[in-house]
Amino acid sequence: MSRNESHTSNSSHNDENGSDSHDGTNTATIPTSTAPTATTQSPYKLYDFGIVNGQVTQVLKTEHGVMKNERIDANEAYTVQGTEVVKTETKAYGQEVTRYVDLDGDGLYAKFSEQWLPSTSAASGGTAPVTTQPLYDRGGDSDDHLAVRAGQDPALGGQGADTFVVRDWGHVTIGDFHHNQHDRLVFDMGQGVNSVQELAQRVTDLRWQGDDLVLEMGDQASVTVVGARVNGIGLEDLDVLS
Ligand SMILES: [Ca+2]
Ligand SMILES: [Ca+2]
Repeated sequence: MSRNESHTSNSSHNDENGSDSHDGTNTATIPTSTAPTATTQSPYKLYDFGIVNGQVTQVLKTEHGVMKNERIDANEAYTVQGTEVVKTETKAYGQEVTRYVDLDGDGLYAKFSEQWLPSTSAASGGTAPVTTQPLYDRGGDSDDHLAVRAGQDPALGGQGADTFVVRDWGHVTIGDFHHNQHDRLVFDMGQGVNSVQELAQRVTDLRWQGDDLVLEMGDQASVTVVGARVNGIGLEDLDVLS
């Protein structure tokens, strides 16, 4: 299977990570940096790309069993690369590259990574994201960078010192934050929130919900850290970038 993308991230991931071994039905060649994610892809949303002559002509998204047509906007481009579909979305200060993979060849793709590529004229002052390395939807045993987005399954880092990067000003959930594993919680939303103090000004409620910690920022945004009472989390685990 040919593949020509260049992954520039660290190569600390390996194929033995995390999940149970597959019984040979998975023939896709996954770049080493994606291995932890691709074997445990989230079933929350599945995409059916209408591919005609190597071009994506329509995008059908299935969410909780409900399928709907996703409009391809003028600032979005889709390309087919082997078993992957790569979406490039051009924004004010750069491009958001989202990768989807169809591991078992059934025609349904799941998102497994995203990457922010700022343009040379990228704005300073926190109005664009800072983190430029690939962020994955699932982690494995190594130190992973996870994309934390609204409308997705809770982000799971697995073992290792994982960095959970909150990318949405929305309602997000982190499934397995562990202070003792040196996991980190990073706010990088491109919302002009550049310090813990500025974030604190937007926090309208901070409460325990059972063992979960809920940080609420008005009606529009919240971060739920599952099991935080048991697994630990503190201000020292926090970075606020944008
Ligand atoms: Ca991990
Ligand atoms: Ca971890």
